[in-house]
Amino acid sequence: MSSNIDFYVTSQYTLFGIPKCGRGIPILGIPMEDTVSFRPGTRFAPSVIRSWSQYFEFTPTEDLGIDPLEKACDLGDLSLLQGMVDKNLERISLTVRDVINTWGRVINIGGEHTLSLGIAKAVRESQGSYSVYIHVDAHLDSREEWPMGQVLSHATFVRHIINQVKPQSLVFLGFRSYDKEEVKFVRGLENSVLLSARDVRLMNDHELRLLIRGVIDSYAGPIHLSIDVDVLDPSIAPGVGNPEGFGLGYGELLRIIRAILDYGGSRVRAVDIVEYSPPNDPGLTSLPTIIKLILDVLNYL
Ligand SMILES: [Mn+2]
Repeated sequence: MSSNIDFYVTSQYTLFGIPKCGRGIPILGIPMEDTVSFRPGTRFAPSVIRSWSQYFEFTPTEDLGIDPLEKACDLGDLSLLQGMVDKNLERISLTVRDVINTWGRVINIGGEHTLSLGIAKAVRESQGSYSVYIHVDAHLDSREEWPMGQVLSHATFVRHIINQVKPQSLVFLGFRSYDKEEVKFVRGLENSVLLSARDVRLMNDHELRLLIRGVIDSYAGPIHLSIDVDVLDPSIAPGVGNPEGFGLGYGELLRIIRAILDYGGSRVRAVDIVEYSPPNDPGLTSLPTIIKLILDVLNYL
């Protein structure tokens, strides 16, 4: 292992009881929470998911005849400095770059969504290019400032990915809540594809797969899939910082993920599953769905 990993990554016990890395697709907890504007708590997600995962059946939604957990290993949690955004993003990008260089890919469990900026940089640095950024989220996270006066936050980081990491293409899936200026900005980008939550719901599986395949096949090079669990409807996933009504059902999210991983799986260098917030999850209502999501991503990857 390289030095950043040895130095910064720790854990007490493992997700689903899987082996520590090792071999397999590494799962890394990133409890970053420095720029949250509404309900805090995402920093507790990796540890809550880790401890509760021991008590669930490890069954993915679709039986492909494989054990998804055999593919995975647990890297532990990245240790961060509370409140130090720039330093944490740098630590994330350096460490995840080493992780991708060592294992080829990574699944990151957030933490707040801002961490995906560090992941995007890590993907570019390890691969030498950065092709498709896929943003599955109720929000576009592309504001110029949010809250007003704050240039880097969970609501603006995609603009930083665009300006600093320069993806060849961006895909926004499941959004339904945005500022007029940011939607104009992302629609105006040369290589952006936008499907709102309503669009996703109106498309059948064939149409959705065709569209996703079209984007993925148009670009060679690494894919970064970033999933904010607030893309789901608050009725099934209330445990998020910024809930929005008319979200996707789990089956609709799964159709998206399956299409991306079916067509682009071998090129996916990072999957981020972010914004789960245990303190905002009454009775841990969202947790079984988050755990299923991790299993399903592994199953299709
Ligand atoms: Mn969001």
